[in-house]
Amino acid sequence: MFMRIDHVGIACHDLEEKIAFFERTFELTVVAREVNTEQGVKEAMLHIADGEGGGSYIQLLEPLSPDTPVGKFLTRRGEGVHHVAFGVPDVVQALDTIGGRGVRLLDERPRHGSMGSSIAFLHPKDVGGMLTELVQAPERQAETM
Ligand code: V0V
Ligand code: CO
Repeated sequence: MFMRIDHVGIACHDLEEKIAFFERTFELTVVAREVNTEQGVKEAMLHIADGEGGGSYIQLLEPLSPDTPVGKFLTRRGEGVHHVAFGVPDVVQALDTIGGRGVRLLDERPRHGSMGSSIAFLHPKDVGGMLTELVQAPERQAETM
């Protein structure tokens, strides 16, 4: 079902400061930046590797306001790993299968994600305390692999 780890999402207070840290410390490169108002974040993707069906990345997340998933997380827990995202070939099918196995779906249907992807989240309490994201890469990206 899972093809790869698509990204690890890291919550931070200051996106520009964290990008600079990851670039100079780990020699990573930012390949995309986006403001996603639906998810309440300003985010950047730093490329790690290319793989089957898509790449893998670090996703740095700064909340647009305190009253957002990442804003609440920062208040409660401080900076750190916020979610792990797995690449799936078909996010609608994955939601159907995983939901059928008793895991609570935070999204009943896919939402718009970074770099044109379709994403959906699973409840952390049903996945051993890990907020889990499913990612389907856009056709364009899959075709060029
Ligand atoms: C909350 N909890 C977490 C958690 N956030 N556990 C692990 N990892 C996290 N990130 C725990 C929390 O401590 C509570 O445990 C419990 O879950 C229920 O929390 P809650 O009070 O209902 O907390 P809320 O209101 O903060 O909601 C949490 C959820 C929310 C996960 C339901 O954040 C959500 O819907 N997230 C999905 C959307 C999202 O995160 N978007 C931002 C990334 P206790 O205290 O009861 O034990 S956007 C993104 O990744 C994009 C765009 C992309 O990849 O392209
Ligand atoms: Co994410």
